[in-house]
Amino acid sequence: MKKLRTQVAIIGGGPSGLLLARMLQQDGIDSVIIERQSAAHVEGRIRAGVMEHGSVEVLERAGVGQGVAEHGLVHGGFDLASDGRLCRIPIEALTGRSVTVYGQTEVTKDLMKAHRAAGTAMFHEASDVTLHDVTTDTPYVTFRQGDADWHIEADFIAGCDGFRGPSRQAIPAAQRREFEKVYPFGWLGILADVPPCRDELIYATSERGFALASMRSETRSRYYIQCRVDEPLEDWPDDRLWDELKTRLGPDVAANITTGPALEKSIAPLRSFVCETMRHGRLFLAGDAAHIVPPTGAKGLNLAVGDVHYLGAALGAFFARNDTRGVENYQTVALRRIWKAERFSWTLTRLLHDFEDDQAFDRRMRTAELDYIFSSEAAQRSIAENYVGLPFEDVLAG
Ligand code: FAS
Ligand code: PHB
Repeated sequence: MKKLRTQVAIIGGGPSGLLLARMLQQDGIDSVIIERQSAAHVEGRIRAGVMEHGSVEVLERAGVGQGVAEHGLVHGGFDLASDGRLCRIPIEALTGRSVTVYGQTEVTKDLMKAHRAAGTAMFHEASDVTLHDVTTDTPYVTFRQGDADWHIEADFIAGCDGFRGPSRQAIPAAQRREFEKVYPFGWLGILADVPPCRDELIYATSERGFALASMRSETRSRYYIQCRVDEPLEDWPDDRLWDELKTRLGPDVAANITTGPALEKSIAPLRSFVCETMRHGRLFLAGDAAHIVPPTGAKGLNLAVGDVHYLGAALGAFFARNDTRGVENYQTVALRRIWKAERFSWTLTRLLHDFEDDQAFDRRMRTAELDYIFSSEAAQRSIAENYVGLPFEDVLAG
């Protein structure tokens, strides 16, 4: 058994784990990341696409903002579309803040590049990752890597291992407060090297269901349609998917859609989930390990960045001056932001997707809600301030 001692053992080397390690390193705090997959697998994932204003600032402060600054597309608005009728939500005019379109894949690569440059400890292809003694002052993590068995002692463990990782499960079920809503549909996504159909995103609803026109750059597009979650991917050859996108986005937008072969095509299930127990002794959960949102509001990655912004500050204060306010406040402060993002994501998902069990009245309510948003600056301002990201609180306050 090989042994190592660190201040923070981070389980999961996705955006949450990588960003936390960066922030800790900036404060001179030692950490070790333990990741199940290979580095190539982690860097090859295709996930989120929109960074909130506050998330970009967190990346900049963490010293990994160069990529998003050079290659990110700053957007001052996005379109809502209802049966081909478009309404631009001018988020920058309404809030003074914008969002930046910059893929999570690139964020992860930027973070990995910073890690390699800093030479911080990171184990990839770790198996049998197990958390121990998390309610004591000497928690530890064991795992296998290749032929070696490892034992990592730490002052704290950060569970950044996503929805299906071991960290949340290390909290006894009787002590986990969990809330979940599973949606009766998924998103079928396609990535293609074709120019976007518009210079901003379009969230569209139609009688055939939801569609989203997004992008990664001026030459690479990302589109999604609502689909049955159990639908075989082979039922969606590229041509059928492009045709369905054109139908759902309407003729004016369809005229500007450039089709091309899929670089990646996949179906993601949609759920809303919160584990309110984000701290258990010396274990702290961050990112998808603690919560999941339907991607309709572009909040998943941004919530993860928000958690890490709080947790990094809390651990920094603890190690620098034994200030425990942050670690005591973390769960309460993080959950206030998480639940507001859950509400926004659920609201947009409810508004823009066709629910099979909807009655005629429900459909009229959705049409009336969209008509109201299309005609009300107040309604648009509410959407805008949630989309650009609500302001952070001070986790060390009080
Ligand atoms: P992640 O899941 O990204 O990372 C967790 C890491 O822990 C992974 O690298 C995993 O390999 C590792 N891990 C798991 N089990 C482990 C173990 N036993 N031991 C060690 N390591 C382990 N968000 C948006 O905003 N917009 C989107 O369009 C969007 N699309 C998505 C599509 C899909 C298919 C998924 C799954 C998520 C999507 N998300 C989207 C949300 C996504 O971007 C997450 O919010 C983001 O990846 C959260 O980052 P992490 O918390 O680091 O979790
Ligand atoms: C994406 O580009 O992948 C994307 C953008 C906005 C969303 C969801 C996904 O709300």
